[in-house]
Amino acid sequence: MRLPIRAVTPKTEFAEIIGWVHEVRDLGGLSFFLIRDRTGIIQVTIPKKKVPAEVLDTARNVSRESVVRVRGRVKAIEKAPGGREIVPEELDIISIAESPLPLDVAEKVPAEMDTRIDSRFLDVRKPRVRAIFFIRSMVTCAAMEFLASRGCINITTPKIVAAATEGGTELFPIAYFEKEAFMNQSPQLYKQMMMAAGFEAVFEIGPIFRAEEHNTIRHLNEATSLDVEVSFADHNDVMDLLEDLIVHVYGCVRETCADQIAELGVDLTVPAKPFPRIPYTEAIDIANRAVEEKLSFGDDLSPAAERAIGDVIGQHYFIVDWPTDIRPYYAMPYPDRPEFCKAFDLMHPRMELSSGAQRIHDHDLLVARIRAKGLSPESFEFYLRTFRYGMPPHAGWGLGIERLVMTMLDLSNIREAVLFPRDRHRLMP
Ligand code: AMO
Repeated sequence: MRLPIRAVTPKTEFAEIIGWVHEVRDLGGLSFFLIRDRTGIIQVTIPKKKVPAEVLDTARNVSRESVVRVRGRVKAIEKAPGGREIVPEELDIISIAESPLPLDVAEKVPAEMDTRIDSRFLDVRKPRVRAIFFIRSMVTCAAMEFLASRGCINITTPKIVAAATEGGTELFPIAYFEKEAFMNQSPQLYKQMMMAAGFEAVFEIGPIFRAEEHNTIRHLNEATSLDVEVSFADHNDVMDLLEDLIVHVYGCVRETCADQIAELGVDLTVPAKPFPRIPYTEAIDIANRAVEEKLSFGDDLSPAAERAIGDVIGQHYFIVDWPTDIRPYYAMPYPDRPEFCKAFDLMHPRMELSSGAQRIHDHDLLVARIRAKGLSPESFEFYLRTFRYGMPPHAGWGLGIERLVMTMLDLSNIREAVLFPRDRHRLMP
C-alpha cells in the first residue's frame, strides 16, 4: 500500500511510494533520484549491479517531474533527506513528463513571477510555494472556525449584481442577457441586508472584483474577502472581534504549520493585543513627520504614508475616526461631530488589511449620504427598502485574505498568495 513519503522513516522496512521525480543524479555505477509528494522528499538509490534489470531500464527513461511508483527496502542513511533511502525492487513510470520543463521545480534555476504563473501547476509543486497555500488554507479554516464559534452564520451572496456597492468606478461590467450587470466589488449591501433579515452575525469568504487599472504588488483584480457583519454592535465591538480573529488565526498557523513556516523561513510572531487605535488626524501627523509629500486633512493615506506610520507603530494597529467625506456612504458619522465617522482600517505595518465601520441604520440619513456621494438612491432601492422595516444598528468589516497571508508570511508580491492571480494583464491560466 502506498505510504505518504513523510511516513517513511529510517525504521520502516519496506515501502511503496508514489511521487514526482524531483531530481536525478547519475554517478555511473549508482544513480540517485529524489522523489517528492506533498508530504516530503525521499531519496531513491539505484546501485546498478544490485537492482532488477527492469528497474534499471525504467530508471534510464524517467525524466524529471514524471510521476513514478517505487517499491523497495528502506535503509537508514544519515546523509539522505530524512535520514533514509529506498533501494527499489520495482519502479514504474505512471506518467511521463516532457523535457525540457518550462520551470525548474527544484528551484536551481530561478524564475520570474510571470514565468511562474504561466506554469503555476508546476510552480506550486515547489515545497516553498506549496507551503504558502497550505498556510492559506489553514488561515481560512481557522477564521471560519473562529467566526462560527462566535455565533456568525456563514452566508453566500451574489457575485453578479445590478448596482455598484462601493460607488466608485472600479466595476467590471458584464452582459447579463439583455441587462447590464457587474461583478460584485464587495458583499457589503447583502451582508447588511442580512442584518435586516435578523441573522444578527454573518460572515462570508468569497471573491471580490475590482477593476483597478494599476498593477501593483498589493492589488488584484479578483481578490478574496472575508466579510463580517454583526447586529447590535458598534465599530469598537467589531474591531475587538477582528483583533481576536487575527490573533486566533496567527496562533493556529503557528501551532499547526510548523513545517511550512520552517520551509518558508519566516519568523511568525503572534501579534499582541490590544492593537493600538490611532485617530486619523494623529496618523496624518505621524506620516507628515516622515514623508515628503505632506498629507492634508481629507487625504487618503498614500503607500508611503502607510509605511511611515507602520514604521513608528511597529505592529498591527487600527486607524479610527476617519473624515466622513472619504469613507463610503454607509459609514456612520459621529452624531456630535458628523465630519468624522465610525470607520476604521486595520493596518499591518506594511499595508492596509481590512476596512470596516459602524453602519448607518437610519433610512433617511442613508439616502442623504448616498445623494451626497453623487449616487442615485433609486439604484439602491433593493437595499434601501430593507432599512424601512426594522433595521438594527450594525457594524462590520472586510478583510483581504491575500493581504493577510502576504503580510503574515512576508511575501514580496500579493500574487504569491493567489493560485491563479488576475491582474491588468492576466486572464490565464
Ligand atoms: P475595502 O474596499 O477597503 O472595503 O476592502 C476591504 C479589504 O479587501 C482587500 N482588498 C483588496 N485586496 C487585494 N486587491 C484589491 N484590489 C483589493 N481591494 C480590497 C483589502 C481591503 O482592506 N465593503 C468594505 C468592507 C466593509 O466595510 O465591511 C470594503 O470592501 O485588504
